[in-house]
Amino acid sequence: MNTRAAKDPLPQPPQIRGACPHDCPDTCALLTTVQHGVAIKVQGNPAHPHTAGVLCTKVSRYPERTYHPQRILHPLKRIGPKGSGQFERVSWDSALQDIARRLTQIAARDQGAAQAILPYSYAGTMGLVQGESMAARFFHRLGASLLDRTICAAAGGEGLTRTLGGKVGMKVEFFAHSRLILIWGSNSIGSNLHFWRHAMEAKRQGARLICIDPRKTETADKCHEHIALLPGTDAALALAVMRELIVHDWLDHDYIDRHTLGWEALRERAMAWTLERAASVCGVPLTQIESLARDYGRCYSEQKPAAIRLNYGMQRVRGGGNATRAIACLPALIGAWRQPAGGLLFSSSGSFPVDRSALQRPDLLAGRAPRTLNMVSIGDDLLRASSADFGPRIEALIVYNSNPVAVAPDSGKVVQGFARQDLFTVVLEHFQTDTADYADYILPATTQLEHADVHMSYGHTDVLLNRPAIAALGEAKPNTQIFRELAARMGFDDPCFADDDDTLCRAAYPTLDYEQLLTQGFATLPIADAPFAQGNFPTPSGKCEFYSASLAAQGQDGLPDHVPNYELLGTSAQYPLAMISPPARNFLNSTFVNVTSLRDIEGEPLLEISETDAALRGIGHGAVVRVFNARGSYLCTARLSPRARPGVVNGLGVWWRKLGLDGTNVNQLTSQKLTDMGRGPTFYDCLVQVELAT
Ligand SMILES: Nc1nc2c(c(=O)[nH]1)N[C@H]1C(S)=C(S)[C@@H](COP(=O)(O)OP(=O)(O)OC[C@H]3O[C@@H](n4cnc5c(=O)[nH]c(N)nc54)[C@H](O)[C@@H]3O)O[C@H]1N2
Ligand SMILES: Nc1nc2c(c(=O)[nH]1)N[C@H]1C(S)=C(S)[C@@H](COP(=O)(O)OP(=O)(O)OC[C@H]3O[C@@H](n4cnc5c(=O)[nH]c(N)nc54)[C@H](O)[C@@H]3O)O[C@H]1N2
Ligand code: SF4
Ligand SMILES: [Mo]
Repeated sequence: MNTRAAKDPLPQPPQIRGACPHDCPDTCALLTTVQHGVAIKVQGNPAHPHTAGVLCTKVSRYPERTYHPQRILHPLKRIGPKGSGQFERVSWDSALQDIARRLTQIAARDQGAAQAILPYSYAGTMGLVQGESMAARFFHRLGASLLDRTICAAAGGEGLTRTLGGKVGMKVEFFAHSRLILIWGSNSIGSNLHFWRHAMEAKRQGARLICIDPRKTETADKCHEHIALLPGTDAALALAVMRELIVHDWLDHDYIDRHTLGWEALRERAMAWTLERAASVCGVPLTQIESLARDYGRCYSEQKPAAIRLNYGMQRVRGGGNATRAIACLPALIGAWRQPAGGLLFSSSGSFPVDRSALQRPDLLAGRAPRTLNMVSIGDDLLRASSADFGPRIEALIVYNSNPVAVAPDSGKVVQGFARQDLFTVVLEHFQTDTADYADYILPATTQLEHADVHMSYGHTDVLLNRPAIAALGEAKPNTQIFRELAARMGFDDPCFADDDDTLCRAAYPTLDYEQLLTQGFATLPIADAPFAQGNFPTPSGKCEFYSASLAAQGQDGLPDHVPNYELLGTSAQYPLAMISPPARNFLNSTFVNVTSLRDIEGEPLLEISETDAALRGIGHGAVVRVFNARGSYLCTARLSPRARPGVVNGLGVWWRKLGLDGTNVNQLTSQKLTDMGRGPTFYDCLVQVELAT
């Protein structure tokens, strides 16, 4: 043995602690190994219990995405027609100067004119600092239109809040001790991998796992039972389960009496949902609903913890808010909340003490109240003229952390809007996405490896810090810095525009020990193990609100009910199939579609279709098909698969349009109609027809 080496080992390359920035409930802690200033490896931090040293395939490939040859590393100015993707390199100075001039011109026209400027952003990064901090300050100071950021979980979030009082629920780690787990509207293996670890642990300990999903996902494959209900029928299923609990008296009367509101009315509502009625609405065998209720009820009679992992798949339909409410009533009925491993988890994001006002400074509006536009209806809104009702026509659009041309519904209209010659569009991006193709300027943004940030999570209850691991590539700048420099050029001299990223990170959580975050990279919030064992719901009444007076006051149904889809299966001879478009496992929304090694795993844009529906149309496995409805048409490859139930086709993943077969993606077919609550999107409430492409 070489004693010198043992005493004086070669220095290890540094590992920088970070956080995965993606829109994923797992919010993993990262360790990035840096050698000679280059990130050579990104792995899960083993010290962080939720991450447990494991990342998904996508983020394990982070260096490939970061050093991608097509990263945008310099400001670019459009030189070809909109959408053609032709740009030339310009200096930061000239780009920022021109953008500031254009925005100033619009805002100076008259009072309120700045509302013709719309920021459009979502969760490209979930970081609180590179997400909405300096950007929000900038747009507040400007008086630009506000954006309703509804595209993901607005309906369910609203439904949950009206029932439980907030985006709160079980601690994810306790699922490992549950005896029955309903995985409801979620493909956990694909989109919530670190939850799945806990579910697998529970399964090893003898728990029963039931998956409720129209698609036979890889998660459904690994559960004991799969209930393949029709899209948008979850409330009917939940109400029928309630009726069974009632008729068999599998009810925790003590919990109901003390900690719920509106029981008598809910009871009456549920009694209308016989097994026969629900089976017919949901398109599943009656016996399956009966046995689901029995499994759930038995957890009450045997005092075993029953847990529901509710996820967003079931709330992307017209009745998404009501469905969430109906399901969120179930745990109270059997007193599941009494135990740490019982209850429900939809999103944990309401547990985080984030000081959003400090980050986003709404006070910079200084008494102005700009209109709010909904990001879901960007297609229609870009095409609207000025009117008393709408306000000024949208003249300028600043897009960051989002790829609306690919991800927003009804993309025919979105594209038409982005193509408007009189629209001034700036896109802050890593790559030349479908949206960036329509930009007047593309500004190069840094990635998570190059900037600082602080995070919350919607799938666990830890705060994470992200330290920059490498220097910014090329001329890329953090979103914060881009808005700081734009603010300076527009003459916004409020001292808050000088706050650096470290100051912003510290401002996000005034009540947390920042030094602990710096040394450990994460901090666990102090939350009770069974937060609702004694009621104490953060609702107006402090109870689980089966009946919501606040909804009733808005003229809505105070009780949850089944609200049928807008585009109801069986109501259209022209479009006889329901299409859902859940995420692809190796992409994250439209992120990673351009990373070759991941795209190779996904292969090509696919439509899963049942043997029966394919045979009716003479479609063979691997055939190129045209999926269409009145909104548009989309070419992709048919995959005959038991993952699709008859009557329902699955268009997987949000592909980049330009990487698809005919320059479109699934959103060419989806609609801009909004959910019953929360003004959310109805991506999975969509009728189509499928035919062989000729
Ligand atoms: N790998 C990967 N992970 C992701 C994402 C990704 O794109 N790829 N996206 C991230 C984002 S933005 C989000 S919001 C989260 C949450 O992600 P979710 O929206 O929960 O996505 P999934 O886990 O795919 O679960 C959706 C499931 O709901 C099913 N579904 C569709 N319609 C219905 C219905 O009416 N009822 C029921 N019961 N089920 C239905 C779909 O078939 C699908 O399997 O995942 C995140 N994680
Ligand atoms: N048909 C259909 N459509 C859907 C869905 C579906 O299930 N089906 N899912 C919906 C859901 S749940 C969601 S959440 C939305 C997601 O919609 P988006 O939030 O728009 O998500 P992405 O498509 O991932 O686009 C994020 C973009 O942000 C960029 N980005 C990442 N980090 C940074 C940064 O630090 N700075 C800047 N400037 N840019 C950055 C990435 O490069 C990427 O292009 O899509 C929705 N669309
Ligand atoms: S995308 Fe999700 S699972 Fe993958 S590393 Fe990020 S947080 Fe973890
Ligand atoms: Mo999402």
